[in-house]
Amino acid sequence: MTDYRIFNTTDAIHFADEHSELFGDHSKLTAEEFGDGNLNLVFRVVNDKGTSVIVKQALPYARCVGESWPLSTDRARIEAEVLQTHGRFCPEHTVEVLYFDRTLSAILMEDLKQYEILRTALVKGKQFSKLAEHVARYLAQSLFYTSDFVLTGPAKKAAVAQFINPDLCLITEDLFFTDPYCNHERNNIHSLILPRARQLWQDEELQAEVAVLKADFLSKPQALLHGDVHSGSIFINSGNTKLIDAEFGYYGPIGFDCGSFIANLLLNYIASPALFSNTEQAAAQQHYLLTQISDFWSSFSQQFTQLMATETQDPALQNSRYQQRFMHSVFVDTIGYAGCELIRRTVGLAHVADLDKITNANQRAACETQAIELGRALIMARESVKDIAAVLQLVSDIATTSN
Ligand code: SR1
Ligand code: MG
Repeated sequence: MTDYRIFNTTDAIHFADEHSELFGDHSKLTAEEFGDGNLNLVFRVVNDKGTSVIVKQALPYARCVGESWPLSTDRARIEAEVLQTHGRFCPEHTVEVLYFDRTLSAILMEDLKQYEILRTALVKGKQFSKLAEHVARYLAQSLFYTSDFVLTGPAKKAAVAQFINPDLCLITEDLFFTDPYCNHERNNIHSLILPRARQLWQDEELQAEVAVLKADFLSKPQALLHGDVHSGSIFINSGNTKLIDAEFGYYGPIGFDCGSFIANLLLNYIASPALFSNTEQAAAQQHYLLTQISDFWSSFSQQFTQLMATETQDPALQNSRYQQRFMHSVFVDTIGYAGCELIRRTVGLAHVADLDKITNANQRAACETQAIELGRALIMARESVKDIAAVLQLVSDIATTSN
C-alpha cells in the first residue's frame, strides 16, 4: 500500500494515468496545480489531445491558514462518498467521481472545463435561466433519498455513521455560529464596519436564535447534506449546472443546504449596485436573483413534497399533515441558515468575492452592513414570515431603506 504523500504535478499525472481510461498508452500528459480554495490541492491533468481530468487531494491542514490548522484527510473520503451518493440520485447535477484512493486522500473526477464557477460569473453580471431549477432538483433528489422518508432505521443509522465528519463540521460550527458573535481572532472585519460587528457581539436576542440554529446543526440528522452550497461550489454554463466540493457533507438539517444557496444569491444581490455602475444592469441583476430565489424555493418545495407523497417508505411518515409540518420546518430552517450565511460572510473568516471585489471602501461597508441587517432580519423573522414572497419583500425593504 502506498503511504500518504503530498502530490506534486508528477504524482498527479501518475495518479490520473493509472486510474483513468481516458488517456491512451502513448499520451503525453501535463499537469498544473490551480486550486484557489481554502483547503486542498487541485490539479488539472491534460493529454496532448486536450482530454483532461481533475485530481483533488486533501492536505493534512487547511491550505488557507497552513500547518498550524491541522485537518483530517478523511474529508476526501467524505467528499468522494457524498458525491457518489448524490450522483446516484441526481447524476445530471453532480460532478462525476472517477476514482478515489483512501490512502492518498485523492479523488479523480471529471473536468468541468466547459463550465464556469457560479460566483465568478455572477460577479461579472452573467445570468443563467436554469440555475434555480437545477439546484432545486439536485437538493430535492439528493436530500430526499438520503432521509428517513426512504431509509430504514438501521440503514439511516449506518449512513449517519458513514458520514460523521467532525473536523469539517467543527469549521462550520465555529465559523457560522460562534465567531461572528464574539471578538474572535479568526474574524476578518473591515474597519468601517467594526462598530456594526461589535453590536453583533452584544446582541443577545440574535445570539439566542443563532444558538437554536447551531443546536439544530449539531443534532438534526435529516439527510445527507452537501454541506457547503455556496456559489463557489456550483459550476454552470448555459445548458447545465453541477455541484462540486462536498467535503463538508454530513447528516444535518435540510434547510442548511437550501439556506446556504439562497444566501449566496442574496450576497450577490446586495453587492450588485456597487459591482455594476450601470444602474439598469444592477437592477436587472437584482431582479434576476430574486426570481431565481423564488423559483428555487417553489421548485425545491414542490419536488420534495411530491417525493414525500409518493415515495415515502416509512408508514408513519406517510401522514400528510406530518409532511406539511416537515416542509414548513425546512422553510423556517432555510431562512434562518440563510441569515447566518449572510452574517458570517461579512464579518467571519471566509469572505466572498461578491463583497470583497467592491473597490470603493465606503460602498463595500454599506453593502456589508446591509448583509448584516438582512441576515439579522431573516434569522429573527424566520418563524413568522409566511412564504418565500414575504421573504423577498423583506429583502427589498431592507435594500430600499439601506440605500
Ligand atoms: C477554512 S474553510 C472556510 C470556508 O471555506 C469553505 O468553502 C466553507 O464555506 C468554509 O466555511
Ligand atoms: Mg469548497
